[in-house]
Amino acid sequence: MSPPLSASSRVWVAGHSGLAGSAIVRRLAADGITQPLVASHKKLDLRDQSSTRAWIARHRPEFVFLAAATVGGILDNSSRPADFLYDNLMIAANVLEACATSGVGKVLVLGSSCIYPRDAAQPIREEALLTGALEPSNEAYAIAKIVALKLGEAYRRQRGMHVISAMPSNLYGPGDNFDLEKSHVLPALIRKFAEAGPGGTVTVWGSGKPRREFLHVDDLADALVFLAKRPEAGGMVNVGTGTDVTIAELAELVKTIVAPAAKIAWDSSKPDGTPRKLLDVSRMTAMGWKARIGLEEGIRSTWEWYRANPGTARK
Ligand code: GFB
Repeated sequence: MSPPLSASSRVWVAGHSGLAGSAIVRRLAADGITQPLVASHKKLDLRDQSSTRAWIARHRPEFVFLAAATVGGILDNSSRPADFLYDNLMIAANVLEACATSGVGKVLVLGSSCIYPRDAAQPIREEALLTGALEPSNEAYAIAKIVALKLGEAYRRQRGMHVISAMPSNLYGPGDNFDLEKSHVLPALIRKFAEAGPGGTVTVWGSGKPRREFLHVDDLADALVFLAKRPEAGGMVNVGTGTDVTIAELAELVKTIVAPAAKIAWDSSKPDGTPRKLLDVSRMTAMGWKARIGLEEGIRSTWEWYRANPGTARK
């Protein structure tokens, strides 16, 4: 069993500049881990096995947060299945194999709630994995994340490596991707309402009926560090808030915060995706962790971040 995470631990945040990775870096800093190991995309391509192996062998982290991934919203997922499957498979395989070879103590792998069957009973328990067909719009990404989870279990069983796979619900927060073609719904709506302004009309995709559970990325980072500190934590665990809203309710909430006088129009030619993916979070609750950032508060702070970071946010 690996020692728990502490201020003197040697920690690598893979994917440190992304939405989840940058939140993990912020959360670690609060625990005195102010200079975790990081590597930019340019310096290290995690899809490349030999450079990933060499980097990990050279830096010898004790803890690895695997938050590097090719991610995107419903449209980006459906239009680039090869990128989503290949990139995420290679990243997970290369990092886990290199961690096992170099004797890394503990690896926290970030998954996604889309790994569960499209028609899973709600709220979704971890046991629902591989009990039914996946949602087609993000099947490629989901399969890569299922392989990552299964690889983690296999390395744990065969090589004794300590791997925790966390399955978060839909993430959002500062540092999100606001590109309208690639982003997830929440940042897309913030940008659309901001650009529509008072009296303008915002086009929202689909029927508005799908339900989504939104987890602020700072809550996710808190959960991951919580898990890293517990020597007994292992295997697979859902991380969410335990509550969800319809896309129509989300659109109304973002409208109220960003542009109350704007109007909403629906584009039913765009896909709804999975009808619902509310996670059962009882494993995390039983361990003593729960999400703290409410949806309205989280949207307000993300909106503030968007306004304060025009160059970064509006790519
Ligand atoms: O967030 P989102 O792109 O991804 O879409 P998923 C959620 C819902 O919001 C869908 C609707 O029903 C969309 O049709 N929606 C409405 C919009 N307006 C918009 C808009 O302007 N932009 C976007 N993007 N959606 C993702 C997966 O699925 O969930 C990933 O594609 C990942 O693999 C992620 O797992 C967590 O929630 O449908």
